[in-house]
Amino acid sequence: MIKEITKLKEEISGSLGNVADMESLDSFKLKYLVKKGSIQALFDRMKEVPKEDKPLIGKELNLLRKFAQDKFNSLSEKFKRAEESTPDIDLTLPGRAGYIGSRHPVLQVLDDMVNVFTSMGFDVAEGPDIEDDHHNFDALNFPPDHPARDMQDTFFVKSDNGLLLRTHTSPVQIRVMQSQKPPIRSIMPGRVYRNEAINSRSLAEFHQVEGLYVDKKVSFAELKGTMMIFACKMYGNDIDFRFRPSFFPFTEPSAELDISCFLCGGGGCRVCKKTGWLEIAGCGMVHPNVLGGCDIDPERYSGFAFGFGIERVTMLRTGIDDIRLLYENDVRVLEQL
Ligand code: 2NL
Repeated sequence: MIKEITKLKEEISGSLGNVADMESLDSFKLKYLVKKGSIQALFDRMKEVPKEDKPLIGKELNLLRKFAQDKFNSLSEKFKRAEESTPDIDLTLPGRAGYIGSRHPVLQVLDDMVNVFTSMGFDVAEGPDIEDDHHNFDALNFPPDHPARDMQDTFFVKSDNGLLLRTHTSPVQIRVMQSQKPPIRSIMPGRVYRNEAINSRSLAEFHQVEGLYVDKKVSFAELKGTMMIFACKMYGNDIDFRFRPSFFPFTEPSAELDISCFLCGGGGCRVCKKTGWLEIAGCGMVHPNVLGGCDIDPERYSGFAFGFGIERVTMLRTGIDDIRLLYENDVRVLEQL
């Protein structure tokens, strides 16, 4: 029996040399340490051992089991630690780039427009989004019964019906003319509000850039020249122009500026709706009533003014045909524009 114990101990010591991982350690356990293993098999034979030898054999067997169990425990510990310290990731893979945002397409267009006009000597003026009737309508020569003053078209402040959300940036121009003496050369970018049904062409909140030039002897020719130079700087020198007569309460005469389609060159396409022309701005000579109302003598001074819808310019530039895409904030859309 002692011989067999020694033999098994040698076998166990030898097989420990082959235990290199959890898997082989499991086989080790199955072979020696479980109830059906070879150590227990020797214990089972204790009943054959003569009574006087039992203490010695029993002691040797216990030592053998402890030896195998200790080796098993320490190896198991070692393999577990090794597993934990090996991260489950591939450190050789290239890193993932962080997501870099960009300026909203409407603000990119706004920046470009502001840069062109400031390069031509215009400065930038701002005013409040909440305005009064006077600056938004009266001072701009809107007659008292003009439909734009209607609840259907304008958002009024509930608690004070004299206040409203500005429907254009023109009230900023009134404030500039009230507080500065000519020469005045300013543009007014900003958000405007109209009580309008939202669809693919219109929103209830959008943006405008308006501009104003007031001095002695400002002419319609200068208005045309300014608008043409602006359009060339925005769209390149190869465009054609068309000024069509129009009407605004605050300008006389008034015009719409069309440029030849920068996408198809005038041949007709989806963006210009097959007309070859793009409507980009309204403009005109500031109405004498507007100048006079701001204490600028219309006999001594004249001026021109213009207005762009920034979303409209953005739609033309990006080729989208639904204005709502600009404000759904779907990054998959915005990053393509
Ligand atoms: C458009 C047309 C325009 C103006 C805005 C203006 C302001 C004052 C006096 C005279 Cl204080 N005019 N602004 C003039 C003509 C056209 O905008 O279609 N905008 C999107």
